[in-house]
Amino acid sequence: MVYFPNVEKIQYEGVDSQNPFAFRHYNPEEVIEGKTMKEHLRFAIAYWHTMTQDGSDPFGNPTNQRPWFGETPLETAKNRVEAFFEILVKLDAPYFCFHDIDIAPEGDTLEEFFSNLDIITDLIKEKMAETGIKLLWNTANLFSNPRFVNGAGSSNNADVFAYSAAQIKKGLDISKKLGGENYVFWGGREGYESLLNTDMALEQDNIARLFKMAIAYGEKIGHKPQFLIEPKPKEPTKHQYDFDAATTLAFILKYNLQDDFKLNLEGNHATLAGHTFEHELTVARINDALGSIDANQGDVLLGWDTDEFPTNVFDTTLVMIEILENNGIAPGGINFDSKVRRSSFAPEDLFLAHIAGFDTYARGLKGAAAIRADKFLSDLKAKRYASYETGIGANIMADKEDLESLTEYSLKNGAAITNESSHIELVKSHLNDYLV
Ligand SMILES: [Mn+2]
Repeated sequence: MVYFPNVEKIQYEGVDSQNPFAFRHYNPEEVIEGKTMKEHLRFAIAYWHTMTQDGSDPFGNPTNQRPWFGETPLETAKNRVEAFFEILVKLDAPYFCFHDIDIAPEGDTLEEFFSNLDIITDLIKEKMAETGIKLLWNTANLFSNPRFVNGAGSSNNADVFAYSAAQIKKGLDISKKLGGENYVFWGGREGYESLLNTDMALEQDNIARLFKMAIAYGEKIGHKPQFLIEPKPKEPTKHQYDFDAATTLAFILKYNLQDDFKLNLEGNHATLAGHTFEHELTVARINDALGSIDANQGDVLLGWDTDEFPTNVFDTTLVMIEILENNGIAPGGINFDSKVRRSSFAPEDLFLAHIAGFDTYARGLKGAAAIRADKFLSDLKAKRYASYETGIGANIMADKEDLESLTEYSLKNGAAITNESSHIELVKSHLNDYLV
């Protein structure tokens, strides 16, 4: 069955195209810095926002018009696989991502859930073989069901910890079955409501225990995806243990997980933490922990997680600079953890929204490459830190100085130290010249 008969395969038509169902900037085969755009960007489509999100909000019922509902939940799940791969093929997306509960009904028992997952992943595996589309990552949803009210790995209830372990084991079995390149942990409920009844040390130790069990099981079954933790500061849990990139890195290092774990960073989660997206990427990159990204943006006027499709070229340009500085993001990718607005309820909006996101990242890539070709920011930084290139600065960088020798130097050098203006407004104005 064809679910989108009015949508052809989306083609690159260039900036002058008037066709809304065409890429104007994302040209998969265009070579930039020695790699094609497709290789740089490694786009992935998210099952949850694309296939299961219904347009409801806390004040309103579903609005989304979707053509794939069947007589039973399992029939709907099977239809969704067909429709999803039609979307992936028509968008020429090389990757996809999902939570376990996105793809298959949970049923009444864990056995039934596992059986449903087997049926659906058989179908997905066939579709992958037929199309060549790959699994960027999957994950276990350990936050939606009421049993996770007090967390998963951090739950006070050992039965919940055990249930979480069972879902993760199944997630890794599926990852092996489908050749997943990464495996994500998003700790939606891994935090606390009140310190009055919380043993924070026990909860964090237990989250690390669960991660170590995942590493051990991956080794046992001979499947080693890149493990990723996705930081988020709040929502749904008020205090999340994986607040931001820096906090999560401290956790990774404390529990000695750095050989197996990196970060999956999301734009809207960065802004919820009071950071820019590029700040989070920089923190990860300089610590060799930039794993993958969830591409979206928040609304500057709202304080919650709106998961909007990325359309801000300024942001994507700065993000792509970080990805290029990192020598790419593989085996990670750029996953559109983005949902259409409630008012964009037509089925074809799923295409228009992804086209907007693909084009915005393609513009970011082109701008970032131009900035690097001109050495615009690297020259600026080299000049700004030039005092460490020679003389006393070079000695400091070579670890040849100590407090005594620097005191001796400063007594001779005197207190009248000259600093230079940053001219940062001029820098920002010149940056605008590179926004494609
Ligand atoms: Mn989000």
